[in-house]
Amino acid sequence: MPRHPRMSSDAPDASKPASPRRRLLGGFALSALAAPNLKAATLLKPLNVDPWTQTPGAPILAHQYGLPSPHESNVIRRAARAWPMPGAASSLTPLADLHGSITPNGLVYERHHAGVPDIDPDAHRLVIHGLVREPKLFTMDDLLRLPSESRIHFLECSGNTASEWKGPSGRPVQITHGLLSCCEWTGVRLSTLLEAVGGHTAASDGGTPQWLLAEGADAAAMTRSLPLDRILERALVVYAQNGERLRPENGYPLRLLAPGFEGNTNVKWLRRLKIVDAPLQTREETSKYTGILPDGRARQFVFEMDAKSVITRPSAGQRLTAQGFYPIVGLAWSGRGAIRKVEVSTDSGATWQAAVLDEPARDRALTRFQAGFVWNGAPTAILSRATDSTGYVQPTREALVAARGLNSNYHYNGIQRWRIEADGSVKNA
Ligand SMILES: Nc1nc2c(c(=O)[nH]1)N[C@H]1C(S)=C(S)[C@@H](COP(=O)(O)O)O[C@H]1N2
Ligand SMILES: [Mo]
Repeated sequence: MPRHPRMSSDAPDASKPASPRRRLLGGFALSALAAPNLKAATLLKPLNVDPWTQTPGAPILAHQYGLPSPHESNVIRRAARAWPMPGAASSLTPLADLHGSITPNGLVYERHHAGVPDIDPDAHRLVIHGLVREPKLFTMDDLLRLPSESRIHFLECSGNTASEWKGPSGRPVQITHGLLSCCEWTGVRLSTLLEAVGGHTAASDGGTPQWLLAEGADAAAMTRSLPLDRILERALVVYAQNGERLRPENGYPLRLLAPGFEGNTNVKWLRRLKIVDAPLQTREETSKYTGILPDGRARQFVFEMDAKSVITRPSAGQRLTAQGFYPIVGLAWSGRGAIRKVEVSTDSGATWQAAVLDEPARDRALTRFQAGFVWNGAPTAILSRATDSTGYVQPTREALVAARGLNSNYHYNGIQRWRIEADGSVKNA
């Protein structure tokens, strides 16, 4: 479970002039600096000359991969449940302990349907075939010699937050929202690859083919059909994340990135792209990744992740240690564009204030938000609500359930509420 935050030491630094952004924090910045929980007198004592200042430190970490401080060893991915099939599992990103909007590679959530394959990059091939002029096999070297692009995008499993459909689950944000990450991805545009195979040929009806089949090289042979016109502008075939080659668990050596689309369509260990004129109705788009509506009809091919937000600090499992100012920090994202607005309520939804967004609020990327909160010791609830560039507003759980019913497991994006009790404990209740 996430650690209790050291909330008081996170408070703003009084020695720095308030920036315009800070003044925007609900007008709270100046009052925050005078908050009693800063313990100003303690800060004025002479600094210790600690043992680590008195002697040279450890040598450089040449010839090895650097690791986080051992004091941060609690910041790890966690698994929330057991899965019935060999290799099928997921681990969750520790959102409450992260800062900024990029997920470090070692903390990116994982979802494998049949384990992590151990792929030799020299033996790996990507085939592009189907309705194309010149079907081709690409080696990793071939792909690395094509023009490339780096872009920051979130990835969210469509099963994320499914625990909250039936009401507050009691779980902390890592478990409720941790099937979520955001990386800078580098690779080749799908459109560049299609040019490299001479472009499409006609579909069976004489028109332009509209679908792309993507297949993974893992034992699940994860296979999904994607609507070409909705991804061509931004889809990438990526070989790197956050500056280094993909991690094995995130698709090494190659994965499809369909920004804004449900995690499952971002096929890892990518080995095949086939241009087709109709979806192939694979297992992952018939038996799985569809939602059953109250009238029994299936919502199939729901690709875009709807706008969503969550407060990561303070969040369930943490504790407010004193009355006074707290920054409320969270993340917002949308699979249909950029985040335009996040509103925060600190009085159980009665009134809302505009949060400050970190700039730029990127297209289909996690956007960090902050708002100010002076806790007076009374029980309350804190909530956040995102609006995206299409004007769509994140719904309440009640509105979502009214529209979709309770048979659906996927695409939960309801407003998340964290209760603050009189003793300062924060609960998902
Ligand atoms: N080949 C393959 N691709 C896959 C999967 C898989 O099991 N095999 N899991 C999918 C699911 S359900 C999700 S949510 C994302 C997870 O990506 P990550 O493990 O890099 O976070 O990958 C998708 N791509
Ligand atoms: Mo997923």
